[in-house]
Amino acid sequence: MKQFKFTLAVLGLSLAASTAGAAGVANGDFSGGLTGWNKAGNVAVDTTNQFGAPPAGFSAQAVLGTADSSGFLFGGSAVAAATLESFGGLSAGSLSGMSATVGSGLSTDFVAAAGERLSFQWKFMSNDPQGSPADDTAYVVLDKTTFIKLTSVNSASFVGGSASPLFDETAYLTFTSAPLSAGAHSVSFGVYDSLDTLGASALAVTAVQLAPVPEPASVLLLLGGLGLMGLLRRRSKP
Ligand SMILES: [Ca+2]
Repeated sequence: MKQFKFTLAVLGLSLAASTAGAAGVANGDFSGGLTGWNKAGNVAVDTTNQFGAPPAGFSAQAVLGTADSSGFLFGGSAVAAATLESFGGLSAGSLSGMSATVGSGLSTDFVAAAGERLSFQWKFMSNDPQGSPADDTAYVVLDKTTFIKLTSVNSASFVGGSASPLFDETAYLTFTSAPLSAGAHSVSFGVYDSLDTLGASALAVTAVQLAPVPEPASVLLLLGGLGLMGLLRRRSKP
């Protein structure tokens, strides 16, 4: 009976964790356009696969571009590196010090339960060829302090060609953060032109969400283990 109660308690805990995770990131799939998000520069939501299809299960993607006036980047004009730095909460000169000239950003605030991880799906697209000194870069900033480079022209693994109007792309990849502390957090995406403002680049993002803790697989393993323990205990009785 004690065993049964303990299993129920574990189930209750995992359900509570899932419920907390459901609060997550509001409009992280951009089905509501840019509602709940702040933007700087050239950012828009693509719902017509103009930049290729979003990952399976999603129907929209936010696209951040570096171009000022290219017809295929439809969200306005990119902003100066200094504007992008303050938008992302980065110190002055941190992006321009990496040769950033102009770019665009997209951010939101969210609340996490202890141990939850932030995940999102992203792809980088560029007209700058690999080997170019202009190393256009896509990045994410967590909590206005932690700068994480997603990729750049010279470190990207381009799949060859692109389903977008740009020449090359990485196809969609998944980012997962380290476990977060309980409470308020922020995430800020960015893409910038390097050295010059030629050769547009873009970052597509969707599926921004919190992974619940404990993960379903480990809960199943735990429940399976508890069940086995109960079985062994029953069998060991005379
Ligand atoms: Ca460029």
